[in-house]
Amino acid sequence: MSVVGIDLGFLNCYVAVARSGGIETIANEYSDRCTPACISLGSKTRAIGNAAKSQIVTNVKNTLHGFKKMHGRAFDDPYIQGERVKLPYELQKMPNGSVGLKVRYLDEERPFAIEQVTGMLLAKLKETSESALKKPVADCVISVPSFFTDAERRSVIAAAQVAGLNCLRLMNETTLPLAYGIYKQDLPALEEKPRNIVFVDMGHSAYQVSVCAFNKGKLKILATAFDPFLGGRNFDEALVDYFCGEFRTKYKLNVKENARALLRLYQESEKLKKLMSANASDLPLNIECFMDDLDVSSKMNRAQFEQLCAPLLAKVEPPLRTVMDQAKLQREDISSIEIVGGATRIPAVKEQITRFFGKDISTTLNADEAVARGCALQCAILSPAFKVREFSITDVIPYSITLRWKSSYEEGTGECEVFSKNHAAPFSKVITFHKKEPFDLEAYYTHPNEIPYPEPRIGRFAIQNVGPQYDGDNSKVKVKVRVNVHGIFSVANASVIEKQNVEGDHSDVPMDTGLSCKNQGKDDELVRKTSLVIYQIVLRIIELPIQASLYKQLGQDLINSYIENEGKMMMQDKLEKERNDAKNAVEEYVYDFRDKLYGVFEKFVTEEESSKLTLMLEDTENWLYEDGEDQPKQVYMDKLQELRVSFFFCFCCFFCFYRTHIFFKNLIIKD
Ligand code: ATP
Ligand code: K
Ligand code: MG
Repeated sequence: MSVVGIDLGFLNCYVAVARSGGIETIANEYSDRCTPACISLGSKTRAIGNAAKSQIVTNVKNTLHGFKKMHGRAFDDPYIQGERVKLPYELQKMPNGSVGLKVRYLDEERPFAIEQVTGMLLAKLKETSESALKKPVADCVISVPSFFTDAERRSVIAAAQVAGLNCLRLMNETTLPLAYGIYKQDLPALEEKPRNIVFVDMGHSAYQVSVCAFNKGKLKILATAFDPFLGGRNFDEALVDYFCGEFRTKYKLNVKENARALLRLYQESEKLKKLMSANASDLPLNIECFMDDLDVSSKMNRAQFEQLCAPLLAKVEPPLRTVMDQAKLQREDISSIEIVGGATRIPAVKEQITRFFGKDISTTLNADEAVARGCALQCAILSPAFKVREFSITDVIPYSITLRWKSSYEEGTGECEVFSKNHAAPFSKVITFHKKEPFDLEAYYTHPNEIPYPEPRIGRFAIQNVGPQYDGDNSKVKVKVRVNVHGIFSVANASVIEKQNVEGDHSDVPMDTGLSCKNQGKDDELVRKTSLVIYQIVLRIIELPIQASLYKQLGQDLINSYIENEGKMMMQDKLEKERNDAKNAVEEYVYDFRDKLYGVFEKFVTEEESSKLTLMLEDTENWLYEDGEDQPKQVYMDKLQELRVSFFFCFCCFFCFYRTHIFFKNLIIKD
């Protein structure tokens, strides 16, 4: 069983795997290492990845893309509403208030939940890995933006479940330094001053920065910063807006009213943007039959582009400043700056970074594959099957988290920040409460303005079965809170220590309750009050049930129905593929037969037979384009059988003739 690392990009996805030879990025059936995050739904089947991307402008309303940041969001979320007006496909409100992506599939209008959509994409990546590795893949590590909140993270994990994948870890995209550090031989020793490196990733939808301290065998993220709304797509948008304006005056076209034309303009603008990264001179933009049968053309050069994008370029520096402030480092403390992500190829973006640090930037890492490779390394570390050299990774919590508890008559309302921003992660803490009754803990992000998400609530955790001690005293409830490997907060467990007074002499005191070791420290589990005979003894630790209701958590029933549905769609795709293959087989047979009929068989088949067969082949061919265009698999298989019989007849003629020929030849030689 292999474990794969998946970079789930907004535009481009990559899969990498750790093999004995090192890390390998896997290519798909088009020999492409990049699989577009794109799904096209049709009346018979789904296309996912490259095949879907080529349908963006032909199947406009049913081709889904740009959905990565819809995870964990409500339909009414301002981000979703902002995207909705720009997307060529429709969004709708699902019964649970979340966002649904509406398409026509199997001749029926239907919404898909974001977990289903990403599930389809992940299932495709799973299939790609399985066919490359020639073995089943179930476990994976998936990258998510470091700014994702819990609801978004849980939604991605659910999508993995839909795809039949078990996500061992959600890895922050800013943890890609792993791909950098693990093979570096010259890192400072543990006791030496660490080497600090800044990592910058600007993809299609987001911009993320991290500062990382390296020593031999370990990396510690010191701080992260981000602009979740700055990426390559914003530069494309700037170009599109510009050309829309120009085409309005020049050609009197309202491009934004025509979804297909707008999509083509996006595609051409992106191409132009990439060309401008390599070339500073005037470059043309030509689109034939753009709208109203009109060809349009324009041009742009790099200087113009930079001027157009000045407001975007001004957004490059602030996260760099923030990350350095948070890490409390000066520019001279930074050894190097590593950049990845497609949009860092824009020269002006690079210049902004260089100018800020006063230092050249390095491109040690593969700009497109580094995130997937980092994930694959994480897989290898997690997997017992691999002997990856010991490497410890400490990530950070991007937003501080506070716990609030409901009033009880002794304490009133309480609140405490359990994790501060940039606290090491994963991490667990134990908090002690003194309570006589069940109580509620509510977790939320401390500073709602810090999160790029409209809801600061994380979840509510009801700690149940709490009662007073036998003597009416408060019970001591220990609650373990955790930010786990996925970067998700939870109240992991709660327990109460039940005490009881026992009278007797020293020999009655059970010294080894097995509990004192679990509860070392300040707690006085065993109190010897006097030399007289009252002992307060820890009897046992009782685990308390916790009822968690997490913000925007999908119920397992719903996830299960998505899993079932994905299975059905896969089956439908498989049957449709088999049907198509059967049809193609008929077509190929016709061509092949005709070739032979006018080739090797020509001399052996009578003219009459030959014209009969030619007619039959022609008929079959016409049939394939008419009545036979859309038939069940069996019909094609029967047709193929029919052709085979005729072919066999020809072959017999050929064979008989040949045998006779040899017979006569032998006679002649004998004579
Ligand atoms: P995200 O990280 O936001 O989820 P992603 O990982 O899918 O997105 P990348 O593949 O890193 O994104 O980058 C894609 C972006 O990089 C696109 O906007 C693309 O146009 C841009 N890009 C790629 N090559 C170049 C280039 N040579 N010049 C300018 N931009 C480029
Ligand atoms: K990517
Ligand atoms: Mg990316």
